[in-house]
Parts: sequence; C-alpha cells; structure tokens
Amino acid sequence: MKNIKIPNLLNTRLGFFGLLALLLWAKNIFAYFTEFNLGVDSAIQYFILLINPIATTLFLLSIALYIRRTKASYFAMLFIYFLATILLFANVAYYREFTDFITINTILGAGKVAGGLAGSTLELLKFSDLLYFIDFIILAVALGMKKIRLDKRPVRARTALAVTALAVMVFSGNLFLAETDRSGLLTRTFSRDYLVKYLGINAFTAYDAVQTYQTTQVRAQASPNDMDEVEDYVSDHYAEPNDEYFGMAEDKNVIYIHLESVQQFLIDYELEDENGEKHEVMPFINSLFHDDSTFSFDNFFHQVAAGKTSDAETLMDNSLFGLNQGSFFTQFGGKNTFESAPNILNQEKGYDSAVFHGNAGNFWNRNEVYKHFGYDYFFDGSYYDVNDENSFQYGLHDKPFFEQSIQYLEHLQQPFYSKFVAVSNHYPYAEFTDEEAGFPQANTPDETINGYFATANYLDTAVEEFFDYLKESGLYDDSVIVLYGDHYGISDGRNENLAELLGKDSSEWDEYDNAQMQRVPYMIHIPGQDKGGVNHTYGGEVDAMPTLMHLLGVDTENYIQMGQDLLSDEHQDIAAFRNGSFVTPDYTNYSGTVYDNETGEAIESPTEEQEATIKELQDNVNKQLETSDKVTQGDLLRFHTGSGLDPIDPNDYDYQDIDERLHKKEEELGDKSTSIYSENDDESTVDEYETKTYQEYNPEVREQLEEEENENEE
Ligand code: GP9
Ligand code: MN
Repeated sequence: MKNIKIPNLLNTRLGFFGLLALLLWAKNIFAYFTEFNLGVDSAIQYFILLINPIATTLFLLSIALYIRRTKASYFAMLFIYFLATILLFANVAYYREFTDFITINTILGAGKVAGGLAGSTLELLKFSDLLYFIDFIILAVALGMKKIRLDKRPVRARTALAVTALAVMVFSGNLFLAETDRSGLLTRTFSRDYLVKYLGINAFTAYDAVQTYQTTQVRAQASPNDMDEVEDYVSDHYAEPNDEYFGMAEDKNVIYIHLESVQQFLIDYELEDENGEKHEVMPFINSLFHDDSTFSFDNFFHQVAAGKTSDAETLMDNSLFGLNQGSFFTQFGGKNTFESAPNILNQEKGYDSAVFHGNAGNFWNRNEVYKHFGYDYFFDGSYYDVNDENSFQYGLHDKPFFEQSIQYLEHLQQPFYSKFVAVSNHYPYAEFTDEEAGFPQANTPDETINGYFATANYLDTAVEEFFDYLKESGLYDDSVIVLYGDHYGISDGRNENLAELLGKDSSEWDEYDNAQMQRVPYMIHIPGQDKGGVNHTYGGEVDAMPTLMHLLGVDTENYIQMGQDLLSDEHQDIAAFRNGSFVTPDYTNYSGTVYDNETGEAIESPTEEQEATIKELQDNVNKQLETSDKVTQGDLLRFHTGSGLDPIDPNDYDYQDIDERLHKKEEELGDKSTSIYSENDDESTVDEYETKTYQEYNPEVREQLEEEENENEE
C-alpha cells in the first residue's frame, strides 16, 4: 500500500467529488448493461444511456460542495454517494424478480410484503454484486490510511453553483435528446423501463415521487360526478350474456384454483429428459383443458404488473386492473370500496365465501384486502401445519395445502365461492430434494427455467388429488371449478434460454415472441355439461369475472367491470397489457413496436388502413386502462349507487377462529346446514383425501435415485 501513489487531485475536494461521480456513473452503466433489459436499439439510445446518470449524479453530489466544514462536507458527499448506490442496488435486486423498477409506492408498501420477499432476496443476490460495494472498503481504507487526505479548503460557493448549474444543463440536454427520440416521455409515461433508459434511476425515482404525490391527490379530489364517465364506458363496453350459457352453473359452488406462475405453453408440453424420453408436465390439467365439460381458452393473457399474484386476484375478483406501478392490493386494496365477486354472489345469491392460502396472511396485504372484497373467511398460513419440511419461502407446498384445507372446506355452507391459492410453482422453482424429487430438470443455462417443469408437475398432481377428493366427497357435482394461471413464470429476460425447449431459435427470439408468452391457461370446468371445448377468443384476466358471473346466472350489467364475458357474441377479441401494449388476433403491440401476427414481423410502414385499425385498438386499450385507473385510484366505487349492493363494512369481517364459527353455524342451522360435513351425517370427509409423493407414484424413480445415491457414496 505504501508505494501506491494517489494522484494529488484526489486530495482536493473537487477531485474527490469527481472520483465519486465517476464511480457512481460506472456503477449505473454496469447495471444497465448487466442487469436491466431496457430495449436499447439505436446509437442515439446508447448515447443517451451513457450520459443519463451524469446529470443527477453531479446534482446530488454537488449538494455536499456547499458545506464549508471539512468533515461535514466529506461526510455528506459519501453519504449521498452511499444512498445513490443503495438505490441503484435495490433496483438491481428488485428487477431480477419483477423485471421492474422500484417505485415510491413499492417502498411505501414494502413493509407489508417484506416478510415474504425477504426470504427470496438472498436467492436474488450474485457474487458479482460485491462490485457495487467494494469501493466503500477501498475508500474507507484510503481515507483511514490518509492515502486520500481531506482537503480543508472549502469549495467556493461560486464553484459549487457552477457544478449544480452544469448538472441542470446536462439534464436539459439529456431530456431534449430523450424527447426527440421518444416524444411524450414524461407526459405519457409509457413505462418505467423507458424512464430509466432515457433518464436514469435517480431521475426516474424523483419523477415517480412527484407522480405518487399527485395520485394521492387524485383520491382526495375524486367526486361522485367522476362516476358518470365510468358508467358511460361500462354500459358501452358491456357484452350481453349468451343465452346458451347464461345460468348454466346456477347455484353451484365456485372453486377457484390459482395455478401459480403457470403459462399456457405448459399445456400439453412434454419435457424431454437426457435420454430423449418425454415427460408430460401437467397430464391432469391437460385432460381438464381438453374435456368437453371445460370451457378452455388458449388465447387468454395475464394482465398483471408488479403486483403479480395480487394483481391477478384484483382482476379475477373485480374485473379491474391492478396499478401500472406497485401493488394495488397494498396501496389501495385495504382502503377502497369494491363490487367483488364474493360480495355480489353473497348479496344476490346467498353464497358464503372463503380464501385458502398457506402463507402469512399479511403477504400482499391480503388479510385487509379480502375484508374489503367481502370474503367471509380467509384461511391463511396460521390455519395450517406449516413446517420446514412441507414449505418454502412462499408458504405451504401444494399437496399438504389442499389436503389440510379439507378440514375447513367441508364445513362451508353451500353454495360457496372459494379460492385456493397454490404457490409451489413459484420462482425460484427449486428442485425438490425429498420424496417429491424425480421429475426431470430441464437442461438450459438458466436454473430458473430448469426447475420450472418439475414444480409445475407437482402442482398438477396436487390439483389431481384435490379433484379426486372433490369427487369422493360429492362436492364435485355441485361445483364449477375454475383454474387460471396468474402470470408468467419465466420472465421476458429469460425467454431466450427457453426458446430451444419450445423448438425455436434463440437467436431469433424477439419482443413479439415475448408477447406471445404472456398467455396463461383459463378453464371453467362444469361437471355434467358438455358444451365446453377450446375457445380461441382473445381476452384476459379482466374478462374472467363477467364470464363466470353469467354462467352463474348473475347479469353483470349494473356492476362496474372493465372486462367482457368471453362467451358473449359481443365480446371483442383483445387483451390489453397493463402497460398499454396489447394483443389481438391480427396484431401484437409490445415494447413500443407493432407486429403483424401472421408473419411475426414488425410493421415498419403500415398501410393507412392498418394505421387506423391499430390506432382504434390502442384507443380502446387506453380507454379501458384509464377508466380502470380512475375507478381504483379515485376509489370511485364508493360513489356508485347503481349496483343495488348494500355497502359492506370491512370491520364486520374477522379471520380469527373461523373454524369455531363454522362449527357453531352448522349447529345453529341443524337440519338446514348445507355443508358437506352436515350432508355426510356429521362425519368428516378428511379421510377421503388421498395424497402420495412423486416417488410413491413412481416407485421405479425412487429405486433409481437410491441406486444413484449409493453409487455416489461408493
Ligand atoms: C405469496 C404468493 C406469491 O403469498 O401468492 O405471490 P407472487 O410473488 O406470485 O406475486
Ligand atoms: Mn403469483
């Protein structure tokens, strides 16, 4: 260390300032190129990317230059530097999981999801992440050993001002270039990716803070008059039920099965193992998909953003979109008024309702949100026997989850509206190391992809076991069972590695392909009817609620819903993504480019007719999303009088000691109790649930694995 000569420049305050600015710039650029997928595709965009950290970095650090006292000035500089690094790094880690940047709302809602996310944060770290922090050690040593000496001479105010002014100038230049390349960047806020690509993380965060403040104001300023426009949209957009199907499932129980992270490409997919042998990933769900009793949809898209599972729940239960940033559940779900499915079915048809989920009740703020949705019961992780063996960071594994749910399910009064939120098929798709091990791992450079098929297969078996129970207990015939994939399991950034498994060329994989991957399965299984089949209509999660309601014999006309009945003749073939992109049978608009579905190629020079069509589609999408945002952000349903629903008081709902209350209700109702337990002459049906591990289903796999293990030991 003694011989290392540090240039004199670094012993001046401005020199030290310059060093920090340079390092911060380098860290940002490093993250841009190694972590974020910003869709940079022209020389000018690369140029903007290279300069965009400069302005805010200079601006922030320059604050410390105004401080005259030596130690205070250096401390402030380092502190600002530290905060900027933390902000950058937090975004890096967050992006790995959500393919998105951290917003103020995410930070504000963070406490509520932290419990669950913390578990997976470690999984998101890489060894190379040390690069973001190693300089702190070097700087500390250099300062400690006086290799870098503190400069006692304050920077002249005029100089400090000049630096700040320079920062502002650079920013203006940056903004000018950005607007030239992508007009409307700030006014239309296409996406967070764009903001970061053009302005950098710091500017994005500041911009987001201003926007967040504004949205809080929106809620405060919303008035009953705002409902008029919403009602106009809804009545224009409403798709009349199809007589053939309306009421087909009247008075049946609803059993939703939330297929965590299941994408449509898994349907009928066979994974080839190293010996070339093929393994059907989801044999049971495939059989349901192709069953005549099932209305299946193969052009059904998820429409979630960063709220992932919770956004899917918002869509499925309300026919409203989540937010374009952060989680609607955490920001508004615990405050807003809703016209949710459980509440409507309760008030119109006397349904009871329940959610089953083997994870902490406050994850995604569910324990508050469900009260506002009108769910009578929520069986969260505390109702289950969850231990290290049968769970992972997102909660109880699916087989014990369904199995242990029966003791509660059998006591629900029928008809009921219920939702089972499975979770095992969740990132990082860790390989089972117990009796569930054995389904082959894929062989790509990406571990996340490799594990995805085995966990999906596990989910498939869990669902099959649950179905077997439903049949055994008699619930099956009186129920409609709805299965849906909530969102992608493999994020866009990983798809190139998936391409080959799908028989595609990874070098030709593009945004068009990414868009097509956003399909998720949607199936409505109605035992006893045979009018189902695979329907090719284009739609999304927002359309699920009106579709189901009409099957249940509830007309949705007077409710505020953004979607349309997929079985209606009036249904429009379109699926809007939350960021304003969309897919129709003919066109795909994704990441700012419009593609022709027939060729999969970008439309470089559209004909006049194409231009008009695409514009109309885009207008429809914008209108749908804007209307949804008005409703959700302004909490407008509190003003809606046309629904005929009595307002509900969330304080009337309580998710403690539900089992006791259910038993009491059964007793009170006596002969009139309709729970499956009562119908079974007060005998439990729990024993009718049969569960086996993967290796119990496949003894030869177990033998083989044991053999391999023995060989390894020898
Ligand atoms: C957690 C689970 C996962 O309880 O539902 O949610 P996700 O990470 O998919 O949004
Ligand atoms: Mn999910």
